[in-house]
Amino acid sequence: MDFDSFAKALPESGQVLLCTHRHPDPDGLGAMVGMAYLLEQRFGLASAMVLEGRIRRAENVAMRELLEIRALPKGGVDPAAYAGLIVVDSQPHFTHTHPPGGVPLIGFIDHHLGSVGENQDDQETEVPFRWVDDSYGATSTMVDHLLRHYGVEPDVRTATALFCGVRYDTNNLLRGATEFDEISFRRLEQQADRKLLGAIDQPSLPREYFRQIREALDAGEVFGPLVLTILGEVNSPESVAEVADWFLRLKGQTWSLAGGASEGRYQVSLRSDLPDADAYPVLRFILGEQGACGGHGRMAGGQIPLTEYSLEEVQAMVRRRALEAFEQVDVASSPLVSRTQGSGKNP
Ligand SMILES: [Mn+2]
Repeated sequence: MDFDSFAKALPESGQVLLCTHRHPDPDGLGAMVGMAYLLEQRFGLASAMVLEGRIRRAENVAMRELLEIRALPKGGVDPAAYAGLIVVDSQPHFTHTHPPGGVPLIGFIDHHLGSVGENQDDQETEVPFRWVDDSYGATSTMVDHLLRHYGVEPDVRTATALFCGVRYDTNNLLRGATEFDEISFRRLEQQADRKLLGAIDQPSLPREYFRQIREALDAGEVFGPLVLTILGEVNSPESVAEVADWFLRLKGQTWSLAGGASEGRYQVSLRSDLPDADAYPVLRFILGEQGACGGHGRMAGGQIPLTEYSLEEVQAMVRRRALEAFEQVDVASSPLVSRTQGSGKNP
């Protein structure tokens, strides 16, 4: 990567707008905080963040509150006030990313490769700085790499935010991590605030969270190598990812797919714990033409809009294609947790 082209892409003065994908996760938030710090420290550029979609996963809410990550509401952006826009942890043409209009695009930094469902026209447009590289497990690692390239030492807040991003997207270097992530993880870990990290790791949880757990336990089914959890309405798209991650830990199964409806879309997350698994093409098949998705290595996520099809239709579609993908079409399902099995004490 020619890092110097980053400096060339920046405006000489004015404010930069930062944005990431809808429902920002710790990697998106960390990359934004790191980018804001780099712009300010090295280039004397102020920046503002705009966030789209609520952050509801308790850990992410805690990260945002404790690190005082302040953002403009989506509708509150005056394009005239900004000299340019940088997108992190996503790409402007991805369907889950809607940068505010009217601000010239400076560039984007992302570790996800392309997704079907993206707008091909936008892709052709000239973008001054375009850095997409899946040899990074997290965009926060890429931003940390830029910080190091420009000789900027992150302060405690920035290091903590970036560290949250690297550890979240790589599951503490266990998932899709490369040597770049390893270097950033070690470096940022030294500089991050441990007390804040602890508080972000173990936030208090609303009662709703436990209700969702019960629903997921009731909905989970096992088909050969797959744990399939087709949910109805869920608290947030992130709870779908959380269920997929959690059920992947089931002994004996190597794939976990969870789906749930949130904000007019059916969200689907696919995970595998097979070392060489490639989740993206599998999810691509499962979502079909109706959906958009992205992913890297053992994880993929996507959604189908609940416009053309009803929730029930989409649930049935995802289920049918998942069983097809895992060659379990005529196989009887077994519930993840049988209500009568186990305790031996039920009447
Ligand atoms: Mn990421």
